[in-house]
Amino acid sequence: MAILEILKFPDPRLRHKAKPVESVTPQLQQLADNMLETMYESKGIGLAAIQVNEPVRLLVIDTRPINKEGARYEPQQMTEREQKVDLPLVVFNPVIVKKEGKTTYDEGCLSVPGYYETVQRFDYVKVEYLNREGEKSLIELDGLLSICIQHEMDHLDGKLFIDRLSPIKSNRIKSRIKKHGYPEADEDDESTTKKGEEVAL
Ligand code: QAP
Ligand code: CO
Repeated sequence: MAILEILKFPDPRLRHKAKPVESVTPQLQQLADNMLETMYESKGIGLAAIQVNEPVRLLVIDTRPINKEGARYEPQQMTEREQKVDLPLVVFNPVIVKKEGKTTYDEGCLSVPGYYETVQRFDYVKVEYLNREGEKSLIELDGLLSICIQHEMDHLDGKLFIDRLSPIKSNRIKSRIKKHGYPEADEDDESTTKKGEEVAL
């Protein structure tokens, strides 16, 4: 297992369209495992392979609540459908085959650290994919799981959540990051940077 480097906006490699996998090889399973380790280490709930510079149609998700300070999602907030899903999800070549309703959520992204904005997504999606064993699978998602898979599937087409904001908001955030970059330290330097600190725009 290994921790991988996560590309950050405006890295042009995040804009590439990821290629479907032909079959799930041991190498791709290894990549999925390393992505999970990287995601857990960064306290993320979803990660696409393109974010670790592997332009293949693969994403991993684990929205399970974490305890301690990071309780972002209480078990009782999970829908009944979500509670039945076996996590983590390792998803190759996902395709949305059914979608219903609309919902919004204050989204963030490991490739745009420190920024959170409200994004509209489908409330429910049915997704066809290959699982970690390469078996054709079909899953129905709602709640945070549905939002998360739609966010991660955007990455596979080179799209980021900040592209889905109003043009004014989107351009303001992009210009700010290009000009000032990201707040420097995180886990190594809690004294100077408050985690999740709001950045004035
Ligand atoms: C995508 O995002 C997502 O800014 C996954 O400082 C987000 O895991 C889907 C993270 C929200 C649905 C709803 C972001 C960690 C993690 C940060 C993430 C940060 C540390 C983002
Ligand atoms: Co993201």
